[in-house]
Amino acid sequence: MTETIPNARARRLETMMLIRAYEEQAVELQSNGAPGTCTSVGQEAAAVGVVDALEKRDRILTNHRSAGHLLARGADPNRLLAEVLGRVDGYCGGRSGSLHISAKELGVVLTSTIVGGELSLAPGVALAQKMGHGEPGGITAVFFGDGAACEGIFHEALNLAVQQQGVRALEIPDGSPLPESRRGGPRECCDKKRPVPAVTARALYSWPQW
Ligand SMILES: Cc1ncc(C[n+]2csc(CCOP(=O)(O)OP(=O)(O)O)c2C)c(N)n1
Repeated sequence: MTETIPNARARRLETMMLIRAYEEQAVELQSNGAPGTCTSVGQEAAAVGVVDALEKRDRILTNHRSAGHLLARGADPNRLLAEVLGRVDGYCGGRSGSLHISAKELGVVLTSTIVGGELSLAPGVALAQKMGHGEPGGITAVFFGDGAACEGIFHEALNLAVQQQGVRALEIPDGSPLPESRRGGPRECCDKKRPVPAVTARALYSWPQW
């Protein structure tokens, strides 16, 4: 059955609110001594908007602010929090904490704590899909902050993706080619070091619009 537009909007809003509530709880736990986590507060719409457009066969690679992407993909918040707290009932048996989570059953290949690390692996995942791994027609979506666009691997990944016509990244609302934009974080120092907006890279690699 096709979902009505009001229902789809309500569902997306609900997911955004779930993400916010989850992150706020994680922060509260952290202030009481629980292991730290990088939150995605303020980025809920980007997570839900992109993930909602994906299909089950698609793959996701994400960065240190991965909770929103995982929850938008249907992760169980209790299991996710269990992972952050290092418990065995977490997605990776408590071994990854918040910074390295992968959840095969959700198609979330990895969380990279190395800024741009997710970019280095995304073209490989897309190439594997193209070579017949997983369901046919699947795409790879990679989330990264715009600070990652200061890393050399950003250019290598974009070039490789365009060359192999494999990685399809989805446009997100701030109008940049791919990256999530976050104000007030460590990446602002990166902005000052970059002579052109990340969006300019689209032209460099003839990145397609869709
Ligand atoms: C290669 C590398 N350099 C530096 C860091 C330290 N670091 C962690 S988060 C971060 C900011 C990254 O900015 P951005 O990708 O825009 O993400 P944001 O945290 O702003 O969402 C930095 C520099 C790191 N983890 N990896």
